[in-house]
Amino acid sequence: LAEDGYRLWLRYNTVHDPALLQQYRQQITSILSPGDADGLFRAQQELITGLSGLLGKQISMQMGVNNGTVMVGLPQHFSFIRTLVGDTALARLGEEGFIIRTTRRDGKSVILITGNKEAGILYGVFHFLRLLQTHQPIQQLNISSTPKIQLRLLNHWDNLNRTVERGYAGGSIWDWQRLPGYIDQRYIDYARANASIGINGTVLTNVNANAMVLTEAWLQKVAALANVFRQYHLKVYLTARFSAPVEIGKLKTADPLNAEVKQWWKEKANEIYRSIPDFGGFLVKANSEGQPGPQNYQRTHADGANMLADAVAPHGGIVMWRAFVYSNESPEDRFKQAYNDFKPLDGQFRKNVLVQVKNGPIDFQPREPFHPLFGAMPQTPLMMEFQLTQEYMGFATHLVYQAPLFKEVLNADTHSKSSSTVAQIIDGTANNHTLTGMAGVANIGSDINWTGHPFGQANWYTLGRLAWDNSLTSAQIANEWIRQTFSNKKAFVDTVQQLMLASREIMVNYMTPLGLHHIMGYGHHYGPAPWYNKAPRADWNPVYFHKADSIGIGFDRTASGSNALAQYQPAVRQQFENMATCPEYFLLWFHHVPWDHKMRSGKTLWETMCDKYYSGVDSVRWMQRSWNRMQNFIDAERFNQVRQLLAIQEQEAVWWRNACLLYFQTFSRKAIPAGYEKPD
Ligand code: GCW
Repeated sequence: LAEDGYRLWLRYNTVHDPALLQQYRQQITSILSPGDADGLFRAQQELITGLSGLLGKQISMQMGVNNGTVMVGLPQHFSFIRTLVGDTALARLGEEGFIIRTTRRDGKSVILITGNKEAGILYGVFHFLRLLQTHQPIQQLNISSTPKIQLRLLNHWDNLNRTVERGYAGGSIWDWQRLPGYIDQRYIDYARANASIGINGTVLTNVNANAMVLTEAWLQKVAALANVFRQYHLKVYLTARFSAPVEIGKLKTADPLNAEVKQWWKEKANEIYRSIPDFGGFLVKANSEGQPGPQNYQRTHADGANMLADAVAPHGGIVMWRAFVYSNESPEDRFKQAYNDFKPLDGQFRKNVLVQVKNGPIDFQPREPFHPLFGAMPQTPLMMEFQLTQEYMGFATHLVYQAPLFKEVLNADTHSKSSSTVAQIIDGTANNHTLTGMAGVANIGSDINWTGHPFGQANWYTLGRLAWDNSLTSAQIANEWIRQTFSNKKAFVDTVQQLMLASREIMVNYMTPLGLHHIMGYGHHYGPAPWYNKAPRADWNPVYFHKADSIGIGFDRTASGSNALAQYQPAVRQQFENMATCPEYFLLWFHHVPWDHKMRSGKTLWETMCDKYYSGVDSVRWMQRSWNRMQNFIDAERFNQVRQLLAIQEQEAVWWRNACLLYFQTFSRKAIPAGYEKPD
């Protein structure tokens, strides 16, 4: 029973609807695929396991075609594919695209799964299985799919001692101590899960990096993981500590323009590629929160990134250089610092560098406006960094489905060109970049169900699906995840989908409504602490962000304040700087608003803030009631886990509401509107 969470969305339980099961059994009878094609082995295995489970009978590889044979192969395996599909259509699939098509062979109706390359076939197989898992009709399939984004990555913030920075689901799944000799089944299932949603790369180590991972003994362990992951087309990347040449290379400096330093990194790259020929490259956090970087030597981020890029370029590697930088010495609004550092460097990066930008300018808050850099560096491939681990969203305790947050950012219009939503910036279409990427800071740990909260799995799932196809809606992704993970029964799917779709806004309401941000507990970031002002740096203090006083609350980022709004294109700036047009959910991000300010509803700011906090709590209770009706649809184990977690979430929503309202009330000096239960 304890395995229910372990299997994620790859359960393959027998289709429970008898009519549909009978239909599928007629439509799928056997598999035809070359037995000697090593590169197809994992896809074939998955198809056998998946189909046998879903159809409740053994489906195996057989010679010859029957009605219902699933043919799986490359054009070189089945000569008819080229004629059927056409060279242009095949070429358009690239390395990773696939085609699934119902067609006829020798007078029989068959289903063809093909691609240009093995990776495409693997993705095609998983897609086909998903159709069955979600009870879709399969009689006339004609699907062609290619990923919109090239690098679809997880970023693990895993340390070499198996702690995980901001990880809430146990320790790291990388058992470094027993690597390279011991290959845990988890690594294989991890790779399967990623491949099933199109994730094709994983950064194994924390961006607050430890240089030791670049030493020989550790690289052997990394190579052992890469050997497993390669079978699922999952590339391995590492974080590079900028001071590694000093720390493990015994050099006197890590200055990126120093010849010895350059040489050291070249040799290090050569060494890595000797044992991991398809190594993906480096992710770097530099000159941020105490990490070393090129600015220690009066060099720029471009100097640093380019030096590493040159080292991996001969091997086809890339560098992902993070834009999450801000300095405690700077008096500047923290919102503005990344833009100030990076915008002037546009056009100065090597071809194999991406700048990796967090979705918002501060730090993965429940709601942030999109990062102004997305509209400001047309010559540089910008990669999206989302955070799956819920650092500011109730850890692995609160149920928060993040797709609506991701979509809100992706759909935002940067107005830097005529077609330039954030999605179009990062998928390369706005500025004609072919190197594109989207990363999610992983929420995965050693917990048996991988993500601690059973619904945390949905956020991992979302990252993969959205990176493959950013036009999918939050509802579509939730719907298919629920069907695969729990049940296809309509009452269950409808209820849980509604609950998931509402969950993010509910969390915003009980934590940080109306554009409040960064008012959580110091250091650990859990729970409310809007009063806190003792951090060693001003820009870590909640009071720095909400600026509540007797007049009002909020951070003035217009021209009369920090003027951070000047970093957006004029159309965006104008919308946000005018209180009348600024969306109310961003209001306190950009304005210091009087407590009596009339909102669009006619209520005052204070009354509206009370409404939001109270409705946030009420909505968690609604989530509880909805979930309680689901008891008979799923296993007791996961039902009870979610039930207990929702009970904690309810208590903590009350905690947030009471703490924030009672504290802000000391400034507003206004009563909680009548009709609400009193905070205690
Ligand atoms: O979100 C903040 C976290 C840090 C993290 C940092 C970053 C890895 O509080 O723990 O460090 O951002 O993204 O670099």
